[in-house]
Amino acid sequence: MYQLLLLLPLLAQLSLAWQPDHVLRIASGPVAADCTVRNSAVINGTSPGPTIRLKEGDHVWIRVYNDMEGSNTTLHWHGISQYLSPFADGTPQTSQWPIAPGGYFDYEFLLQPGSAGTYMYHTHVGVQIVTAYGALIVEEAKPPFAYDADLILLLGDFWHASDANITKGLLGTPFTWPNDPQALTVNGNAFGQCTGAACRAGCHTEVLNVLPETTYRVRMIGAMGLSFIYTSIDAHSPFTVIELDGGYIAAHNASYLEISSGQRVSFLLRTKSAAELRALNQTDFWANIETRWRSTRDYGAWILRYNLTQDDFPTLDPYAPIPALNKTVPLPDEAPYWITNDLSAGNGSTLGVYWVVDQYQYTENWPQVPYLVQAYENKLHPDYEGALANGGFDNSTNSIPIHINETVDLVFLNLASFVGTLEAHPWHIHGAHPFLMAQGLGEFSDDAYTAARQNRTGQPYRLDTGVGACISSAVLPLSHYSSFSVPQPTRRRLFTEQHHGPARHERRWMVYRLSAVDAGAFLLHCHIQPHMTMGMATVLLIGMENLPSLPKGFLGEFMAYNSTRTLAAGAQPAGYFELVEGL
Ligand SMILES: *[C@@H]1O[C@H](CO)[C@@H](O)[C@H](O)[C@H]1NC(C)=O
Ligand SMILES: *[C@@H]1O[C@H](CO)[C@@H](O)[C@H](O)[C@H]1NC(C)=O
Ligand SMILES: *[C@@H]1O[C@H](CO)[C@@H](O)[C@H](O)[C@H]1NC(C)=O
Ligand SMILES: *[C@@H]1O[C@H](CO)[C@@H](O)[C@H](O)[C@H]1NC(C)=O
Ligand SMILES: *[C@@H]1O[C@H](CO)[C@@H](O)[C@H](O)[C@H]1NC(C)=O
Ligand SMILES: *[C@@H]1O[C@H](CO)[C@@H](O)[C@H](O)[C@H]1NC(C)=O
Ligand SMILES: *[C@@H]1O[C@H](CO)[C@@H](O)[C@H](O)[C@H]1NC(C)=O
Ligand SMILES: *[C@@H]1O[C@H](CO)[C@@H](O)[C@H](O)[C@H]1NC(C)=O
Ligand SMILES: *[C@@H]1O[C@H](CO)[C@@H](O)[C@H](O)[C@H]1NC(C)=O
Ligand SMILES: *[C@@H]1O[C@H](CO)[C@@H](O)[C@H](O)[C@H]1NC(C)=O
Ligand SMILES: *[C@@H]1O[C@H](CO)[C@@H](O)[C@H](O)[C@H]1NC(C)=O
Ligand SMILES: CC(=O)N[C@H]1CO[C@H](CO)[C@@H](O)[C@@H]1O
Repeated sequence: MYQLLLLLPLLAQLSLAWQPDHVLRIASGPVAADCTVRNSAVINGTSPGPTIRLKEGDHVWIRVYNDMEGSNTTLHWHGISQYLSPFADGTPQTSQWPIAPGGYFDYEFLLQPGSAGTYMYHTHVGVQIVTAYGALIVEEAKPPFAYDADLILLLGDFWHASDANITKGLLGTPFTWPNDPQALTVNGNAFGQCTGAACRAGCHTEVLNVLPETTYRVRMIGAMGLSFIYTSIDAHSPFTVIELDGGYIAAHNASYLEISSGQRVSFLLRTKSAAELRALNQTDFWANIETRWRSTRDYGAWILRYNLTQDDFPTLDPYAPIPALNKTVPLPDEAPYWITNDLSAGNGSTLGVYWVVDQYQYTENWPQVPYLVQAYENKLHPDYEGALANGGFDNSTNSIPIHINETVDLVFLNLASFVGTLEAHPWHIHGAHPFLMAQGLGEFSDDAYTAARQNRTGQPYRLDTGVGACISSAVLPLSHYSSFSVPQPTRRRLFTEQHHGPARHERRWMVYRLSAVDAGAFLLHCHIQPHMTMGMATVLLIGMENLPSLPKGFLGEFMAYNSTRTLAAGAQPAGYFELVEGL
């Protein structure tokens, strides 16, 4: 009895200490972003899910439950390097078994010094990302730029068709392209009109409230499944861009903003004074959103609203149709580069060049046992030599193996497809961020590379999603995808029908320089979700012989589908803390 009394508080304390920092629950639910109801994947009941704010240096534990009935899921911490924690990257069959219906998975990772910035989390199964995403903000003690507060602009695409319907169309014969989204959302909101049972009232254009004479850091996050967005705010240009993809850059002014799926851009917004607003007789301002690099343009908006009460200021109605903004808040036509050639940060490194080719049509259902699980079981042995002789791609594992501590140049070639169209493909790399070395129009060659390097005004900076460059770069040769070059005849023909457009014959290229210091199995893929479903992805196997050890007690959960970790009563959660060693 005496012993039990003594033990109870101790056990209670231990179980208190062993708590996730955050819990997220993924479920199916109705989402009516533009008033049309879609049954969708939601996180903690909403789309977007809750914003998660973490701190540089944190050792984070996030438990994710799959409350959906018929679908697997995972959460990917988009842009986080997963240094020492490749098992927490959240890619099914690459870094982990998917989370089974009714199951959960514990994501533990470190936020290294220097990682402060804007990220997102999203599911990485099928096209669940259409609604299952949220903002992930890593804060630091002292940001290098002064601002009073931050604002989050999560941009998304909303389709009325269900995830299952979209996926079925993309993988089916005949092939069915989902077409452009029905709405462009801002923080999950869009004005829309509909009638009938699949309709819900209350949808509206997003309104962001600001105070006069305040400096905001606007964290714009590209959570779109497809769209490439150009955007601006009436009467507030220029925008001082300070961050791309979780990395600070030297402040640079831009007359408008660009963002594609997977990218993050922070800019400083200095709001007007009360006197300026009075002179303008205006406290509400339209922000215009338009898509680019597709054959049709889609339109969206949000409203910047000053908290300045004065009765006769005209107000904008977020519950009314958005007027045509292309005259009042004009945006330029498609053009490569945006401001990306003028930005500066960081230092490059010099080593060999790999040509990245990929003759393999990626699918999230292969390999049968996830790469990283095989590697931890010591059953994955990439053929480094064979891969080198094959342009970087290892046919035995369908991956690009890279030794730990190697620095490689990844050369992306964007060739017009066989139907003559050149599309925009924002390539996102999981794990550590590479340097964007150079990008160019036309053929790639050493001379073109040298000329493009000399053309840049600053040091290469790091990215995890090809910025602005999209059309001008960031694309593996389409002809190297089996889905396009060795396709099923039906799919090939239907692809032609879906992607007809103005014929272009230009080629574009981009070079990423990657120092392979973070071991793990990491995806490299086009962040346009339908393209990824169609196979536009490849796996980088970095340092399979040099993986960090798994946290203690994690083995059971990690090694099998739908197993869960159980901590023996009173046991020390050693693994959780072991990861920190060596930092
Ligand atoms: C998500 O919801 C769960 C309960 O359903 C709650 O415990 C948790 O705190 C929520 N997470 C966040 C980040 O709000
Ligand atoms: C869920 O994932 C498991 C393991 O990869 C797989 O066997 C199963 O078919 C998947 N279930 C669904 C509904 O996709
Ligand atoms: C996964 O495990 C949980 C907890 O043991 C169980 O309730 C659920 O039915 C399992 N799901 C599947 C698909 O096996
Ligand atoms: C998707 O749903 C629409 C109707 O909402 C239907 O016309 C179409 O055939 C469906 N596509 C697939 C691939 O199931
Ligand atoms: C502006 O006013 C609204 C409505 O009164 C309030 O909800 C919001 O918090 C205010 N915003 C700021 C930035 O003060
Ligand atoms: C950006 O523009 C503002 C206003 O025109 C100016 O004050 C600021 O110095 C510019 N910043 C840079 C980095 O050019
Ligand atoms: C401001 O605009 C409102 C609505 O358009 C108008 O009624 C009012 O007279 C204007 N005030 C000034 C000072 O121009
Ligand atoms: C301007 O935008 C509207 C939608 O807001 C669109 O219907 C129209 O075609 C656009 N005009 C031009 C010239 O792009
Ligand atoms: C790898 O596979 C591709 C496509 O099947 C083939 O063209 C190539 O010759 C193979 N390379 C090696 C080294 O086996
Ligand atoms: C990789 O480089 C780091 C730092 O230079 C070094 O500490 C580490 O031992 C190297 N790893 C291997 C496997 O060579
Ligand atoms: C250099 O930059 C300019 C402006 O961005 C661009 O028009 C030109 O094509 C670039 N030249 C090379 C060789 O990259
Ligand atoms: C080693 C090296 O190249 N260092 C350079 C890094 O970049 C800064 C400017 O961004 C240079 O001043 C350093 O010389």
